[in-house]
Amino acid sequence: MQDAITSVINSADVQGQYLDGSAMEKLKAYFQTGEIRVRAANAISANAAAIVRDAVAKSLLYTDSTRPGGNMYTTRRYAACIRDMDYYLRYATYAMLAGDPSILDERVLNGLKETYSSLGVPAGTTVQAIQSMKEVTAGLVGDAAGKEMGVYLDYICSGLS
Ligand SMILES: CCC1=C(C)/C(=C/C2=NC(=C\c3[nH]c(/C=C4\NC(=O)[C@H](C)[C@H]4CC)c(C)c3CCC(=O)O)/C(CCC(=O)O)=C2C)NC1=O
Repeated sequence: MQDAITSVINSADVQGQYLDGSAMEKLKAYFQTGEIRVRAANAISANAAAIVRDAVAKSLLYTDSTRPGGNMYTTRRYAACIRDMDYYLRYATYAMLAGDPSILDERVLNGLKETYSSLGVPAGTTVQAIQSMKEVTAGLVGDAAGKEMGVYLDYICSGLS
């Protein structure tokens, strides 16, 4: 896993150079938003279950997904879906704190598309649910942090598409 700091240092090190102007700007932006990130992570962790519940209510409840024949039908599959949403929220929060998406590649997206397709879990519907979660999260943490969370939730969506 990388973060915003190791990411700029690693690329400077590869060239055997000190950080250049643009690397310094990246670090500055990261430090300046540090408090926003920590505050958002706190709010999200205190409200994670409610965020997932609201996102599922907005995007999946009473749709074909939850009816007989849908991929969320039966409590076991419904619970697996909720659990997946919880994973997406938690890992996006880690990535937002780190200011870097590498943890998503390593822990979440690696093999996920293949798993979903072999189990018949609809990736497109999952992307819609993650988009709802993006809105619900932004409503809770405000615009600046919501936008930052959006970067990583969108990253998961691109990995599923
Ligand atoms: C931390 C990283 C991580 C991720 C991301 C993860 C995802 C993941 N979701 C799974 C299943 C599943 N995922 C879903 C999800 C959904 N179905 C829908 O219709 C909705 C659109 C959607 C919820 C948004 C469902 C229903 C299953 C069970 C499918 C089945 O067994 O038939 C499975 C198969 C194994 C299992 O059932 O536990 C994995 C590995 N596991 C991990 O360890």
